[in-house]
Amino acid sequence: MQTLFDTICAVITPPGHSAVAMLRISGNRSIEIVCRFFSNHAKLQKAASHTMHYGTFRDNAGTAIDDVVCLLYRAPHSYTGEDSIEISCHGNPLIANRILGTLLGHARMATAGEFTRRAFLNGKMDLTQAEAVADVISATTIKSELAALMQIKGYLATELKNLLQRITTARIKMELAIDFSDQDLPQIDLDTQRTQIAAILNDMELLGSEGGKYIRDGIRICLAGAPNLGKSSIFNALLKENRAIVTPHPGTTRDYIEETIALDGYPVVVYDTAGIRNTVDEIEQMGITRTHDLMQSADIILYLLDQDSSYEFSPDFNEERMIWVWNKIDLAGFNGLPSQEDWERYLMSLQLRLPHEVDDEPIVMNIIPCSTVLPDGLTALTDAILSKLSLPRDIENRPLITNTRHLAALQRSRTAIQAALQAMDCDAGYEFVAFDLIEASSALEEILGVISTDDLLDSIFTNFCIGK
Ligand SMILES: Nc1nc2c(ncn2[C@@H]2O[C@H](COP(=O)(O)OP(=O)(O)O)[C@@H](O)[C@H]2O)c(=O)[nH]1
Ligand SMILES: [Mg+2]
Repeated sequence: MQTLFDTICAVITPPGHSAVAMLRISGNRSIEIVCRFFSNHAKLQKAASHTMHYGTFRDNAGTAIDDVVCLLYRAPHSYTGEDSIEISCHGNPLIANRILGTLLGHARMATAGEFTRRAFLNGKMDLTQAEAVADVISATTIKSELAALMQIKGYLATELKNLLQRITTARIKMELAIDFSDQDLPQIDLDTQRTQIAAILNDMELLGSEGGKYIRDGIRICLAGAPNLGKSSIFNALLKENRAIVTPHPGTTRDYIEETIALDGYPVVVYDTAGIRNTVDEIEQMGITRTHDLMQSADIILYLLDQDSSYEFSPDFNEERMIWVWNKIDLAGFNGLPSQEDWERYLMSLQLRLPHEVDDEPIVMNIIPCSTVLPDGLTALTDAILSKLSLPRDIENRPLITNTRHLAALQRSRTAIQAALQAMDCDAGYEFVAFDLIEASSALEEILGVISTDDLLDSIFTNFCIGK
């Protein structure tokens, strides 16, 4: 019979041949079950938690399957909070599956994420930590792995609990003011109260900042500009391989191509596009239309310029997402990235006519120097990308929300706090403010899993792998 806490088991290493494979069994019968098949059972039975035991694992008929090491954890000092054993055998799927088959005579196969779900239900971790376990396994860049690890360590939970505490304090003050409003007690200091609630909102905004979104979804960067300025070369340089075709002939790139890279640890999807120019070539024109579409949806557009570029500008360039890039600075005689001063002097000397130019005054806009042939030629460009998005270089000490579910709940909480502030501003009764603050709290509690439903847990843990 399947119950919430019956004994479960699974192979927890990937299928295939390897040095070692591992199985995990968890639940209050796990020690007894393993002892049935393990040669060293007398010792294992009585052993202390966190001890290792070497012996032979046999099947039901008593035939040896493999020599194994059992790592014993006694409740509550295990991943799941229950008695559990990790069995290491030789890394052959045949062996691991025979051991699993033997265990399955007495235990049940774990469902996806069930070990972690138990850890959550047994109070070993809150929901943010449990979800981060899946993130840390699936992370593809250093930053996403680090963000998930911070979350496992409880940084996000601590921050959320702190916010909850502050919201509760604010709410209690409001409720006291309601209860004693007919008595001759000092009125609450509404100004201080408002300042404190506004500060909560501000901290929530920091927590939900873009950095988290980019860690989760990746930064979409589109290379654009006239043909032959070096878009494909920059694309290849970012990828560190010759992916896109580079030639001295304008119009080489006709369709866009995309690749995923890590930029300073952030996941980035880079698009190399067809150069924008007037053309009668039907295929090239289709490519240019796609370039415009990508420019609309990208988080960052690296737009390449040269002396002749001014007529290329379209009025809908979004300044916030635009990085102007001047490539091939080696051809201008620079043999390394120029100092800011030298660079500005050079740009001024070109007398560029740029889109922001007003009253025919030459202006120096923020154009990033770049070269795909100089050794440090892309440094200014990558710096510009990170600062454009205000991405923190060091995320270790700053919890960021990377999970969509968390972000949605945080947003609800923010909306409720905004409503509370509005209620205060228009002198609505204290009870309205208190009500909004309760809303704000319960949205945050949902993130932590203080309130959780089976459906929610199902939807979270089915995305895990079996064995985690
Ligand atoms: N000297 C120099 N040549 C470059 C640089 N970047 C690209 N090129 C050359 O410029 C030409 C066009 O480059 P490509 O990447 O195909 O430009 P795209 O049309 O914008 O994609 C090629 O011959 C490249 O080798 C650079 O930084 N310095
Ligand atoms: Mg190209």
